[in-house]
Amino acid sequence: MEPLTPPQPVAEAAIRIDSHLSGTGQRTLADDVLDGLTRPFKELPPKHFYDARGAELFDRICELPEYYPTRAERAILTERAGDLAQLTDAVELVELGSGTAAKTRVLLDALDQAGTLARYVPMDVTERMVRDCAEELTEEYPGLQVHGVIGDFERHLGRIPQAAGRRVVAFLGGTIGNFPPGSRRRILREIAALLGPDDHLLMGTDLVKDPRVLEAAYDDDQGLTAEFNRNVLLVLNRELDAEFDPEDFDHVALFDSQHEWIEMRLRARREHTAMVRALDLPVHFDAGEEMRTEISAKFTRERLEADLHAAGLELVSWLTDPEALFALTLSRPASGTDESTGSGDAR
Ligand code: SAH
Ligand code: AVI
Repeated sequence: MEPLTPPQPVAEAAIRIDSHLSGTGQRTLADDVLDGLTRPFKELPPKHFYDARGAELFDRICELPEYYPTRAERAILTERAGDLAQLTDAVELVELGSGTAAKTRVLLDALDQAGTLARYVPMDVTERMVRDCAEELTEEYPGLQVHGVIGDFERHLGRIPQAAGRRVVAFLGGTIGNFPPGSRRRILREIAALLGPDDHLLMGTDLVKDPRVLEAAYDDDQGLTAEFNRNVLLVLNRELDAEFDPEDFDHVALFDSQHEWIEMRLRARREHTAMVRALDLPVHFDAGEEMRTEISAKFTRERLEADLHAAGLELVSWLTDPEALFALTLSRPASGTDESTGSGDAR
């Protein structure tokens, strides 16, 4: 008689990917175009930059001499990742707008060395990036579970899986700065709701500085940021059968010192009308008319602490690079949070 083989434990798959965008991606783009391009001051939200080409252009921007935020944030992470791993003791790292997770590896290395890390949960609107990053990281970190979430962090934070243990939510790169103050506080409040009492938010924010340095970072000599900006028109052409000619627009980047944010705009070089066929929408531009495509807010410590407080969070660590160009902050749910902070739903 054949010896009985003892039942083998079923290995849990290292990768799970959930998508919350199927079918709705184009609808939000259509809604954003209908809403944003029929206003007296035309505007598009920046999340539509990141198709495959936009994501690649962003990666190249991160290598530019003028674009200091990525270098500065990486320097802080490299210097302090060990301390952050100790302070957070995290079993799970959730990352919003994870992209290629290039800098995240510094944090993953430290958590891996500390021996606590079990799961990484990247969330991004760009499907390819979530899938590629899950493949790469499960190879680079044997034993790591990756639960990717393809979704919009403005709409799908509720779809982040239940925490697997002590959690750090990372929101790197200064992406929170791409939202105006009201949306920024709403998003922070929703992120705070993902945190238990022992969990942390690790967030990167760019800091206020000489406007010349800021404007150069968003208008580089190679013209890569201009290409990134104009790429949104190609997204509209492909996804909504529109007929924008990128050559009809100049790239504009300027620092608004009242709001302390960079604005990127596309300025029409001539009067013209571009058709968005999928919406049967003619979009008219006067010569010189501008369409806002991104804001990128620059912070002071005071402003950031106020935003965190409004979300029911309190600062644990404020970390900057030697030139104080960029800040990485660790925060946690505030103890004794009350309704008056506007953070009643923060846990
Ligand atoms: N965190 C990375 C990438 C920053 S670029 C870094 O620090 O370098 C911004 C990233 O956020 C892109 O990958 C983009 O696809 C993603 N993103 C932008 N808006 C988003 C949204 N509303 N929901 C989910 N991801 C978003
Ligand atoms: C992703 N985000 C924080 C970048 C920023 O700096 O606001 C996007 C970017 N736009 C132009 N260059 C980079």
